[in-house]
Amino acid sequence: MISKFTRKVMLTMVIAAGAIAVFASNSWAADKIELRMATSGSETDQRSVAMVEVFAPMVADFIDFKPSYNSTMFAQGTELDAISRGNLEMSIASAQELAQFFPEFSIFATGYVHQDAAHQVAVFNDPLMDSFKETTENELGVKLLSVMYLGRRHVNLRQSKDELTVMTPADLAGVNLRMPGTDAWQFLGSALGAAPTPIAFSEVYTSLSTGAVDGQDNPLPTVVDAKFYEVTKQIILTSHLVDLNYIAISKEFWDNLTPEQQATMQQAADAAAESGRQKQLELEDSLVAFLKEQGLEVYEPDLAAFRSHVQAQYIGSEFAKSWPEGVLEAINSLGN
Ligand code: KDO
Repeated sequence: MISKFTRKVMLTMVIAAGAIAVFASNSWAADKIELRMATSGSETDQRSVAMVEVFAPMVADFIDFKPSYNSTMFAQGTELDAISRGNLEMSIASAQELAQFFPEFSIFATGYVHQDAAHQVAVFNDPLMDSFKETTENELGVKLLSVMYLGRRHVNLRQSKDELTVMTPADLAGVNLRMPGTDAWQFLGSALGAAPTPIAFSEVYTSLSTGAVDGQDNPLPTVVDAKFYEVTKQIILTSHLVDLNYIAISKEFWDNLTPEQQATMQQAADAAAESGRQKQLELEDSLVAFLKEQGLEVYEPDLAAFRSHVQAQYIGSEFAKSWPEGVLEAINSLGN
């Protein structure tokens, strides 16, 4: 028989064990490191999906992942500055945004340089990227973890094909084309033959629906995710930029992780980038049919004319002058 005293002791022990367990789990949650990620992409954008469904679970033991979408936390293009100032830990950054700080990054934002998704990965992992990565770490406090595939950018217009058929850059003369708001983007818009207007991504749908602009450029998955097809009538498959983003993280945040945590996070970033890349590629393949069903004209222009015109605009440009010697050749040698 268990005495009253023994029962009391046992009960006390059980309560104490429970309290310790609750305390331990609470302090474990509190021990997790908060990682805020800001992106101009939506929650349903495949890059965001990959971060939530692939990255976050892989680092869940030590990271409390807090994503924010649609530029709600920081305006498009201000995220890197926020990381640099210690106000944000992570963003999905573009080469064009990095070119605001380091003009040489414009090489990765130049029309018809990257050939496809695999080429982007080969370039990112090649030693040619080392000096670019070192510069962002040392001078901006931003580490580039992995490269994400956004997709082939195409020109998407409000006018129907009957009103305006675009086969060469000359056909875009006077077309008021929304491009994101940095110099590298605006230059690309001009290089395409259009008249570029800087507008933040969050304003593009309204600008198209009101006719404030004639069109915009983005990959097909973005045209569908942001519902631009509702307010436009044609897509010219210019493929003028095989666009990328970097998973960018605060260098200080990274340096405070243990080597094991860093290794896990690197694997998580690479796995998320790979997952997002495969989904974007699948969507790019399947969405032409969907867009045609929505009544849009989707057609290929004279690609050779676009390629040679765009490349000619960069030769001798201020951007090209900032490219380290031999890097364009090295990038080209990694392609097909
Ligand atoms: C855009 O503003 O058109 C752009 O496609 C630029 C990209 O760098 C990327 O940031 C993207 O917007 C947003 O994340 C929305 O998809």
